Amino acid sequence: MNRRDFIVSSPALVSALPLLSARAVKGRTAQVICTWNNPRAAEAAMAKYAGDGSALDMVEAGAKVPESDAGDTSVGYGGLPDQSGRVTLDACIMDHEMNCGAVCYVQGYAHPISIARAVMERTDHVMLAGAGAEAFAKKHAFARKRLITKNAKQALKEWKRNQVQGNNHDTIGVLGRDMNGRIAGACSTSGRAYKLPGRVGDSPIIGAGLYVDGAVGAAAATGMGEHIQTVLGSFVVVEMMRQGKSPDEACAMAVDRVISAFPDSPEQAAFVALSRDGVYGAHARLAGFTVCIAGDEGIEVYDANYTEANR
Ligand code: SD4
Repeated sequence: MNRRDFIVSSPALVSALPLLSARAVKGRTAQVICTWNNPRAAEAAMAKYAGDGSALDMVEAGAKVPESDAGDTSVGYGGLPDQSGRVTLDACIMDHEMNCGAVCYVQGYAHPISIARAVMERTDHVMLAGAGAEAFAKKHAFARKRLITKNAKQALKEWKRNQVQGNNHDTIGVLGRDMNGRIAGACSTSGRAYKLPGRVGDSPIIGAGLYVDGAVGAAAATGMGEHIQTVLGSFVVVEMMRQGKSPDEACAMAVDRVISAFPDSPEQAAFVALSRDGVYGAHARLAGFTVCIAGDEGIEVYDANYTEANR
């Protein structure tokens, strides 16, 4: 990954991707951090920030961007299907007061993150799954969408021929901090490509794909869901921040948990974090994890630090 993507709202165009940790350890702050090369998601979140939207509005708006993007093969429309050819979506959202909502195994809806928010705001449940989540979405008039694209169908055909799957991820995890200093997070994915039908990963699980504690900070995860959910990775990041670790250190410690549990795996696992004061951090198991940061200096994409050389 050597494309130096950048949104030109900062005068200081960079020609090389700086290592995120080099800046984060100096206590850099931002309003938004999101996983991967998602400047348009960060931009959408920042538009809500500038409009005095809540942190929830910011992170929901951010997650909706890749949910609509056919080019993002791990989220929403254009997401790669399971082995039976179905695109099934997982998402969750959480605010600074421990309110949270989630949906998993949802088919045929454009914006699972908004359905998750409705579960949070309009029910006393945390998670709805499958047909129940779809019935809830229908009742609340959420937009339906045929999620599978030509490219995704073609990719499944090729996978069926040679069963080769890359270590490619682009699940969106977005953390935001609003004008009032409140933080929130959102996570949305179509999950692992060519998964077994019925599989649900870490992304919609509170504590695994996402965790927020308004008194401490927020964290989100991407990568191999089975690994992240086994160690409850995002919860680990927030608990480490609670114990005084910087967001960067806390993410690295969650990566260490993954490595201890799955020492021989070649799979990626990566975290982003935002403290309640707006200090950001990130860390990955493997090279190649990029994060997008939006703050006073504009929107920039950085390489995150990592623990293991790619294998
Ligand atoms: C999952 N964590 O369902 C997700 C996959 C992912 O970018 O992050 N893809 O396991």
